[in-house]
Amino acid sequence: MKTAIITGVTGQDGSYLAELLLQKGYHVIGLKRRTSSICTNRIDGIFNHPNFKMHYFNLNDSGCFWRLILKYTPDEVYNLAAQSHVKVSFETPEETVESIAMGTLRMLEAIRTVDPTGNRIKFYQASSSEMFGDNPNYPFNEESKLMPASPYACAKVFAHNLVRNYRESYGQYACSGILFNHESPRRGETFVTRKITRAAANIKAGLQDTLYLGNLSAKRDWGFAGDYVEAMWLMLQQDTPDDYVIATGKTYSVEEFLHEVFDIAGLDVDKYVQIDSALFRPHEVPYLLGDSSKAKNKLNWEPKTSLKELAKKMYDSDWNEVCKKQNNKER
Ligand code: NDP
Ligand code: GDR
Repeated sequence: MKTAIITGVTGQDGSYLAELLLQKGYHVIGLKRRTSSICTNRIDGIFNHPNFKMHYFNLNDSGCFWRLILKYTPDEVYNLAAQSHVKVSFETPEETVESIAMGTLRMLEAIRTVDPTGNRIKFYQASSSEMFGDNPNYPFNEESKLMPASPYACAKVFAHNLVRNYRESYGQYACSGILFNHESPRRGETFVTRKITRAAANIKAGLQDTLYLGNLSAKRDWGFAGDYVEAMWLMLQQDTPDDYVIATGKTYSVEEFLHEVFDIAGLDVDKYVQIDSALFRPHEVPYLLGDSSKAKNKLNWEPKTSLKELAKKMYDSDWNEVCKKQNNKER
């Protein structure tokens, strides 16, 4: 039985990846940080699984990762933990950079010390399409120039370069997945897709009057998180470590996604949506489009979910949630 450690297991991707690895027969060690209220709802379904164990961890605390790596000597480590909100990174740049950049360095150092041959513990790093930032030459692949445009993206570039450097310098089996935006019903409520699907369900139920949004013209290459965690796993099953872009190869504006969802809900965008300048970023990434042909050729990975299906999946889930709450209230 293989053992995998997942940092950020309480997040969107961590929860899908933990489920996938448990299905594959792994022993999964999920790492979560301490929070003042319980935030483990995304992993409720696997909490009592006999092969799932959880430990406290923080990217800013090297000792705890050292102890866990010595205790479990895992086969695979997936580093998904991060302050992952781009706009928030302009407001908390130190915390963002410290956790992503130094957090990744701490993990790579611990692994190379425990496994100097670099063959026993495989490492996955959650790199991001945000790293391409201001680069106007899309579609982006593994060779495209990185032009980060936020503290979050700068930190991800640092971590991305470290992974390549440790691979080349010490022979570590370390891969970066350069993932484009991926969403799901478990997406954090303050990311734009979930903010839209949740608001549409609330408006439909008469629980919300207005949805405030920022820049509607930004374009993103949006996929489904459930498809993307399979690519993470595939990267660590290859003979040699490498970096891969994971994307759908299609891009849509925030406005197009908004219309897609409001159409499903039967709502009029003009009646309910207002633009709030406070939601604009100091520096916007205007256009992201990925080219994942390397992943297709080498990993045999392809996205399975269209934007339409994704929007419907997310809206239906939020609508069911609203209905459940209303039924409970009426009881
Ligand atoms: P989420 O924000 O949903 O999850 C992030 C996780 O990291 C949460 O479990 C969070 O804990 C944890 N975390 C945050 N700070 C710390 C810390 N200091 N120490 C320990 N844990 C911490 O992100 P996603 O699941 O969407 O993304 C996973 C990774 O992939 C992130 O690194 C993100 O930057 C990256 N990424 C995501 C993309 C996407 O479109 N989703 C695209 C490209 C890259 P808590 O639950 O307590 O907040
Ligand atoms: P992003 O995702 O910044 O691409 O980072 P987000 O959903 O936050 O923004 C996407 C686009 O929508 C515009 N936008 C708004 N965004 C938010 N959050 N709230 C709004 O009200 C709003 N209105 C318009 C934004 O300006 C932006 O252009 C996500 C995160 O998961 C990162 O961790 C990850 O690395 C990248 O995707 C790839």
